[in-house]
Amino acid sequence: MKLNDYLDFHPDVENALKNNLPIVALESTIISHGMPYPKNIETALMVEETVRSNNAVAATIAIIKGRLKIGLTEKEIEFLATNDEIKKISRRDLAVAVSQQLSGSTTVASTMIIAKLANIAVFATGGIGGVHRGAETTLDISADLDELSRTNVCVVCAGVKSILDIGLTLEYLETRGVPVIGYKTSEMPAFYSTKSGFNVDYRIDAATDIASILKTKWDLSIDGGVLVTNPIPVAFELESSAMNEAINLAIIEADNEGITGKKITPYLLSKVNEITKGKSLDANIKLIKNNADLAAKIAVHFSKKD
Ligand code: PSU
Ligand code: MN
Repeated sequence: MKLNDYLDFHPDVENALKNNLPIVALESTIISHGMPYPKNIETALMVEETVRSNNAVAATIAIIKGRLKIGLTEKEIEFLATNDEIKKISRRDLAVAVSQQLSGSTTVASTMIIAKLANIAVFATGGIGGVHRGAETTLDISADLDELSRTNVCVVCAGVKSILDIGLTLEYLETRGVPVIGYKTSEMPAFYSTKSGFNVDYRIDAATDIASILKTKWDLSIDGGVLVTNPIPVAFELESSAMNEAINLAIIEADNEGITGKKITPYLLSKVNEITKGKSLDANIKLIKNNADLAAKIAVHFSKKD
């Protein structure tokens, strides 16, 4: 089989690829496992609209009955948003899911893989996975980080959530040679808040400069992604001590319930949302929109560079 035999392109994405128009990839784990219904579907559609309002084409990525979907219909998004059986597919799961004709939502890692196969260079998400707190004994390090080290896609996120060990995540990214860029900030944002106490490698203030960095990195055959961290707009940020308290509580409950592996991130997200009475979810929606906006601007500049 040829590569294209596995991929199903939405007509808008196919047209954009043919005409070198800007495209932004979007992940789907956030739809199936990152947010409750109906906010998940509303957010997925709103994020696509944000990309379009910047004159770029949105390509939400997922696996449906074994097909790699690049760009989803509203019906397909609804399927991912409402079906409890949807699997969370990361790098290790991808070939099995395709071969066994399963349906699944894609994490940052697997969305990057599929975006690369489809020749899409820019991808917006909320937060990436990282080194979990306590990883020195559990070895729980998200496959997202290794993917960033090997797959040529720019990932725009709101930094690393403090359900993770932010310092160790940055160390790991450095070891793997992943540039971490702060958009209009020299401090690594911490998802719900603009500050984490850790610095990023580079502060860059213009989307066009980020597009140039991507171009240069890949021209030089330095394989792997670039992580762009885009702080949540100040008006929507949550107070970090209250957030950390909620996160600590959620981690204790996860421990008590023996939650591990791929269940841990979704579990912590929904617990934190419960504890903050929905505030964390509201912030999540605001920041992902902000990321889609920046990713689309980067994609527009990237598509103009030859
Ligand atoms: N962080 C969020 N929301 C999410 C995720 C992370 O705030 O939905 C999802 C992303 O798809 C990410 C994945 O790639 O969780 C990481 O999971 P793990 O830690 O199991 O690698
Ligand atoms: Mn993990």
